[in-house]
Amino acid sequence: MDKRKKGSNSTQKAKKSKVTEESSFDAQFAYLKDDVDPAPEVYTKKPVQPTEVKPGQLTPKQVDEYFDKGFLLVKDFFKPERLNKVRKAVDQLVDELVNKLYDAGKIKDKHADKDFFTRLSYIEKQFKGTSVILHKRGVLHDEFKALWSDDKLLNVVEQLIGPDIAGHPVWNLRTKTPHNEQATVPWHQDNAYLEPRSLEVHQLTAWIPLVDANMVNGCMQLATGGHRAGKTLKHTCCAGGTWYVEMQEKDLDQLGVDASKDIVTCEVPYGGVLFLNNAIPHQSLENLSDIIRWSLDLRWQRPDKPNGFYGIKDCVVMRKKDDPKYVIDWSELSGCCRSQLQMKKVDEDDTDLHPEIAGPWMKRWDIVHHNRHTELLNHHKDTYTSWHKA
Ligand SMILES: O=C(O)CCC(=O)C(=O)O
Ligand SMILES: [Fe+2]
Repeated sequence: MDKRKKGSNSTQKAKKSKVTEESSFDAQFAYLKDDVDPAPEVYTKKPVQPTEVKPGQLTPKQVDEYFDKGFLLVKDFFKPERLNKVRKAVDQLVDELVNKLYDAGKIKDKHADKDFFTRLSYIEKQFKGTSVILHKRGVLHDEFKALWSDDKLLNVVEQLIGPDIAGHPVWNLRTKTPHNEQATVPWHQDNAYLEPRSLEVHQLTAWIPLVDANMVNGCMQLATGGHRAGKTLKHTCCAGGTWYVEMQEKDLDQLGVDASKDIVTCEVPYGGVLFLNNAIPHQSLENLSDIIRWSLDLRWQRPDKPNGFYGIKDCVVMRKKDDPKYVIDWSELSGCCRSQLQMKKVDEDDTDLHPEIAGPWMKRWDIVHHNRHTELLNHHKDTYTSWHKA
């Protein structure tokens, strides 16, 4: 065998193994293209209501409204002092990241004199993508844990999903700096970020702004009643220069929604909570103000159903009907990036300061538009992928 032939043989082999790797990578996600049957009752049937009266509980009318519309706004749920602690935690996380960027030589000015409402924007101006990095880091501060498992909040969760409660691993600190495409989330159903079978379990989100969220700084819009069909519409990937999947507003009629009258713009004052389910279409508006529209989205579901998060992370049990003294074991959440996806994670620091996000939801839908986030999915599939939550 002459050298050239040998060379071409090994090139062929390399090509073949590349093809095999690619098809096995794709094969892992083939199941994401499967349809599941509509599950309207998951979203419209309220659980047996608790008999005990507890702080924070919704009125029966509010519970009915949630199941009828697919969302519910409760103003003045938290006292400002309660959320001020969460703001402080955010300040700490910003400070940590600023120091990291400074030490890495990415920024020259730490803007330590700026406040909760503006500091991240100043940093973003020096190092584009800082707000995405903060979102992506997903540091679960103790104050976030305390809010997520807040008794008053869980008393509402109990009314909406039942007495056995688990925190869903997809939670987010939204770092919505002004005029930032990366934080403007287009129309979607949360189910679209998960495995198709997530349609079969009611996942409840509490969307908690850390400022007065309004039309100017980018509050949410929701399509009233869009959950009643119990379907996840076709989404595409990815919107503009972001990692978000999107559905078309014009397709809302497939869910029985009349876009001309059923879309609600939901301003939420500081202290308020917007509850929504995982089948309700929603989007967030652009932030046209000069402050950061901070918010947290926290989720729960019943623990005995799969969470639809690709085997990446489990839920964290927060309440057990039969064990009123149950204490949360937060280490349940730390099991990250498990074998199913055969991920090899590289040195944290290497990817930590990169403002790109990729995740398995990109494999669920047709990628009709490529950008630096979808590139991450393709380039690193045989080394690592910085899988992330939506
Ligand atoms: O906060 C936002 O801008 C979007 C939030 C969202 O889509 C969610 O909480 O599910
Ligand atoms: Fe969402």
